[in-house]
Amino acid sequence: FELERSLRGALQNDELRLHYQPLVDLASGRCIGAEALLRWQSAEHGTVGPDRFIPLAEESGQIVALGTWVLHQACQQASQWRREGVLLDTIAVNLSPIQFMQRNIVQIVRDALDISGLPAACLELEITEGALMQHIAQAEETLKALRTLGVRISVDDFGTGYSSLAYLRRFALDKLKIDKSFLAGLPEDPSDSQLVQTIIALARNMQLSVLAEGVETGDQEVWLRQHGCDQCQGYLLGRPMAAAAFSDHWQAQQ
Ligand code: G
Ligand code: G
Ligand code: MN
Ligand code: NA
Repeated sequence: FELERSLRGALQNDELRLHYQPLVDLASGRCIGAEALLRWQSAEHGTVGPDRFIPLAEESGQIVALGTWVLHQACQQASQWRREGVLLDTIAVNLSPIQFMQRNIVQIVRDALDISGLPAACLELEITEGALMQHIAQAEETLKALRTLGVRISVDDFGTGYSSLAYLRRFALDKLKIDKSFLAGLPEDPSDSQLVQTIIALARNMQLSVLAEGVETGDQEVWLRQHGCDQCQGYLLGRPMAAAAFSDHWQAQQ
């Protein structure tokens, strides 16, 4: 309760920040963008991880305001970077299932693009399988409207939910993000590597691009490139970092 009360003040007190984790194209090895990840530096509680406060924000309804702030902030930052010559192709933003099901989510996304001036094609929204499969008709409609706006959609933590392949195919999607739990045993573990190959094949089959999360070793990166994965993300390629550190990281690799 204490934490929930503090969270209410976090926005006004300017205690929230976005960190940015590199997204890397496997073929070229180049950083092509970033996933925005929310951080809370609480005056009262110190650093609180999103694992703790996102569920709290979802229960209390604060996720709507937080999520809108994240969208605006990420679009502003990406747009500013692009004006400064940090030309990322992709800024990825996580949408909570509750946000995704908001009636006016399309308008909220459109506003964030309009106000920031970020091209829609640069914005990628990450939605979990669970959120997509919960209210299928509404999800389908929202995805279509977002597609019309020109933003891209990725399925986050793919493989941990229970997607119906029939619906996955019907939805307007662009990318599968393979959950990091499947990367842990790569490349040695035969069952993990079979599974990752299966997801890569599934993505190909549905004409989706595919990204592996949680890449921590060079062997994993090599294996993923050899097996036709498009992109990767993980501590090997870069930890989530503050905005200034991300733009330094970008400049250093150019
Ligand atoms: O960055 P980290 O690994 O600590 O994130 C933990 C979890 O919090 C992840 O599941 C991530 O998707 C989620 N998360 C981080 N930032 C956001 C955000 O801005 N919105 C939502 N809905 N979830 C987020
Ligand atoms: O659920 P989602 O994929 O949005 O969350 C991404 C989370 O994964 C973030 O909390 C981020 O800090 C974490 N993460 C990113 N790269 C790695 C990695 O290489 N290993 C591990 N264990 N976690 C990672
Ligand atoms: Mn994510
Ligand atoms: Na994920």
